[in-house]
Amino acid sequence: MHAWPASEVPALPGKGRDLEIHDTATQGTITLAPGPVARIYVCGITPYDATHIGHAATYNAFDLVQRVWLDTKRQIHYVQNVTDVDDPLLERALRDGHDWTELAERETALFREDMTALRMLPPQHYIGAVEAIPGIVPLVERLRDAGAAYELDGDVYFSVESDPHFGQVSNLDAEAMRLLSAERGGDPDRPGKKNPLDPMLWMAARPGEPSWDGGSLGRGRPGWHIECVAIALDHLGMGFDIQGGGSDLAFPHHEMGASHAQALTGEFPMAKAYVHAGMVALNGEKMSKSKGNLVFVSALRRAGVDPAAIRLALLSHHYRADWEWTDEVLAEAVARLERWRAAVSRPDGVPADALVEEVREALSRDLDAPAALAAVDRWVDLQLASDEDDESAPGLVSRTVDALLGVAL
Ligand code: 5CA
Ligand code: ZN
Repeated sequence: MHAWPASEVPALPGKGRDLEIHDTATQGTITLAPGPVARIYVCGITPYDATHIGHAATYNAFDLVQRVWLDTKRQIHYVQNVTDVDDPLLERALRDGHDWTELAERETALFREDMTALRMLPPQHYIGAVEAIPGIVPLVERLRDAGAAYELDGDVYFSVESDPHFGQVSNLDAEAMRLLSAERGGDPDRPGKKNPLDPMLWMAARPGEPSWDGGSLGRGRPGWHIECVAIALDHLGMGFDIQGGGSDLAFPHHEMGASHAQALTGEFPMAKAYVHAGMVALNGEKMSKSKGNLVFVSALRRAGVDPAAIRLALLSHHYRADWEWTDEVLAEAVARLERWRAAVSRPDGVPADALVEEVREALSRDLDAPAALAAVDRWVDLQLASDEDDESAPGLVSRTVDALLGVAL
């Protein structure tokens, strides 16, 4: 699949700092020291509805990761998937009487537009589940042949007991896992499974549903977790720097993915850091496509909201916090954007070399965007109140805000 166009990232004087980031698996902060090419996999959307603010907040976190790495003069190998066939997509298409492929294409196209408007840097490889099927089938066959998977009425399940590290990504107890498995696409109550948590790797063709040639597995479609493992291993290999997503992906998705990869390669973990963004809520509940309590990025854009203001609203919360979207959050961001623009539109002003370092510092410390905004706010206050005459200052601030925060002033 094609991704979306990249916005320019201005180069800043000096060099950024290495990223310290919170890792869900080790439950602490680790300093990543990628080689010249940093490798990141971010779980993509299931395209059955438009991009909401929750999605945008999660992708914003991983966009910041890229901006920190680019500032350290590294190249980035970034892979993202699109879950363009899965139960919720098929259910929505059926409910609304749409063709599922058209629904997926339409919502993916809208996602690309939203990401472009928000200046999110695109992945180099943007891969759909459907196009990944030829790579998924041999992995499932290997897992089955190695005894890490078993058949149940034509479906193929992964055996979580085959992985000695199972549980070490999300660090949850068995009861919590069972509850989340039922909530998030698993089927813990299906009779005949070896362990209630075992996730499906390959689902045999169901009447009226799309299916593909699965070689020795028979016709069917892939499970969710193996999709991301196949795409990540194909494009990044084991031991890449970050696997990212919202906190609702820690279990089962990233836990199961690490297990599949362990069973396939004998190595653990698949990613050096498992990074999870907090959940954005609306009216007290997690924004979710299934609940329908959504604020869409595209609807805000259509209503004339500047995408730079949406981005500032996202940045005003720490990526790991759970937070609530309100009209005030947006109003504050709109006001901040106006002030920042007024400050950089002056021909000269308060020297900003220290600001560049403050923003770098804040972001390298577990992506502390609110601290970065506070640093810019302090410069803006001084700038609007003083008559200093450093001619390079406004341009340097614009470039810093653009390069490190993705906000075009
Ligand atoms: N296709 C899978 C990942 S392989 C999927 O989870 N798709 S999704 O469309 O449901 O979510 C896309 C990303 O947005 C995931 O990282 C998810 O954790 C994140 N996300 C979903 N809802 C919210 C929310 N309310 N707040 C923050 N992030 C969210
Ligand atoms: Zn994924």
